[in-house]
Amino acid sequence: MLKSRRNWFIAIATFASLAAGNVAQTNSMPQAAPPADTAATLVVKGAVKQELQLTLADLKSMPRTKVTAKGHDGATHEYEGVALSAILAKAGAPQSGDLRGKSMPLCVVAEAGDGYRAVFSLAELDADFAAEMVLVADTADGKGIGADQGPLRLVVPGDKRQGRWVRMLKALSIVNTVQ
Ligand SMILES: Nc1nc2c(c(=O)[nH]1)N[C@H]1C(S)=C(S)[C@@H](COP(=O)(O)O)O[C@H]1N2
Ligand SMILES: [Mo]
Repeated sequence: MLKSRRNWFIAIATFASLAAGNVAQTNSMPQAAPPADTAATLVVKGAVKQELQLTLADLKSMPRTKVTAKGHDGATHEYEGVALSAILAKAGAPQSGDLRGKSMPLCVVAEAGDGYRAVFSLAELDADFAAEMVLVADTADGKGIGADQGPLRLVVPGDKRQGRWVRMLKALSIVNTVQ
């Protein structure tokens, strides 16, 4: 509802500035987008020795794991990528014998592009503890994962529900829950 002349003016001015913005954008020099596999897609940060910025190419060069799991659609899919535990190890997060005492309350917060979050404890992921397989998947059924779900998503075959299958994964934040 545009009740006054002033509102009409604001509406027209907004439209005009949007249109001008579009023109400016089309006239500007084309910006070469970085190739998808060399742009940093996953940040590993927080309570680790070595913060990481991994590209899709970095993930392709790490030890690869395949898992077959039933997705939220009820169908079985084959996912491929890098084990979350391997990424944590690369960042120098404590593992096996070092996972004791003050490192026991460490968690990893998986953060998505839409603000979604899910948490895993380091111990549940560690080979010497629960050894829960959590995969940072970059392919599903042999194909790259589309922007609506990827390019990275977590796959957690041991969970009965898919609430921790974080889509559009962008960061792993290692947090000490004891402040
Ligand atoms: N980024 C992001 N990931 C998410 C969610 C979300 O809202 N945002 N929902 C979760 C929930 S509750 C479920 S059940 C599954 C759904 O998986 P699907 O996207 O394959 O259907 O995604 C999980 N991952
Ligand atoms: Mo869900």
